[in-house]
Amino acid sequence: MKADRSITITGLRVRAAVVPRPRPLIFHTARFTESPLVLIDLETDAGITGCAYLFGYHDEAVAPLVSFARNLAPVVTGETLAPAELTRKLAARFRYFGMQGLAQIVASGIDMAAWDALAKAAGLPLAALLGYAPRPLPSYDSTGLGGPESVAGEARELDEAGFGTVKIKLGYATGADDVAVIRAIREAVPRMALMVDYNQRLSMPEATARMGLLEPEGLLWIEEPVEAADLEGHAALARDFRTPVQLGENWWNVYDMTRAAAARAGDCAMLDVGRIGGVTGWMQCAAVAEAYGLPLSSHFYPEISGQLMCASPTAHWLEFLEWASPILVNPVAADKGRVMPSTTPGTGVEWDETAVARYEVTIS
Ligand code: SMN
Ligand code: MG
Repeated sequence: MKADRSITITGLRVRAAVVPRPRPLIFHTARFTESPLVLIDLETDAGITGCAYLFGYHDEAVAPLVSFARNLAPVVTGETLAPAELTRKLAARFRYFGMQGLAQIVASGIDMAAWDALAKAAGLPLAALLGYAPRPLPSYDSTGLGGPESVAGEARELDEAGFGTVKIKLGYATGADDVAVIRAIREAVPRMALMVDYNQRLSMPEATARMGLLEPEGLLWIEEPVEAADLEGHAALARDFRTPVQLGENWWNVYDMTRAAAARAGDCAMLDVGRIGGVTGWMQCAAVAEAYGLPLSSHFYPEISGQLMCASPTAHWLEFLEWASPILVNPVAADKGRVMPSTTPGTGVEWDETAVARYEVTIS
């Protein structure tokens, strides 16, 4: 570290790993049986390495993500470890390319790794570096789209694991099928609190009909009932029904969030730190959530999201999922449904290199 205490980035290492999942997540259009991850290591002249991972969703997305990130090594090498400034430089660089999609996902990953390195250099957990103390957070786990018996069985397992709240996928053939799944869970685990997620599956008429059917069910929220970009549709549903409307995992930046908040598109909001611009983008959005009084939840990345939820004034629910756990030294853990973020320096992401070697895939 130099006299001015600045730290310089000296390298960027990017790997890919396909990690087994504890249980497959069945979707309308996808069946996630394993997790394709992109691992980012940002090296510095302080001997500190910032670590972060990105979820690739699909195998075919991993190679482009890895290649794009690797191509940024000469861009970030030599830069001062100033994460917010670095992210703005990347945004300026890709202004014409467009800071959505691959560019924004990779920039978000580099941002996460840079903040991890800065927090490690400060000897603080990220939440503390941001001015907050790590604290236990309410969290929920999720089930798939496997039908009443399968989902009720998953709910029983999650109840036995200590979760009092579960998010279930809906969007079956009919609204009655949706209600049947909820009733099956209620019968299996009466005390379980529920939120549901349609993943943008419904038309407006169908969403109106189904939200009417679900109104008596006392759901914590109904997530992305229609196309994520349909802010007017979300706002109409939020206005017309008591059950809170949730959206946000598909926002790319604070501008998307502000437009949605101004349109009152949701009663609450959720952020994907691997899409919204990393820690830098998240903190911008946390301020907007406070200004609009929106309860703020996380999407994916429970390790770093736990740190960020502690630093979000309107923190709501942490999405618990163990997709990266097999390759982490300290996998995220829930105790009676509450997650205590890591209190070691950084974001809590530390590779189990033996496990990484087992699941790593070569991207040339
Ligand atoms: C979701 C999206 C993509 C993959 C898995 C799960 C879901 C969520 O929308 O909210 O977690
Ligand atoms: Mg969702």
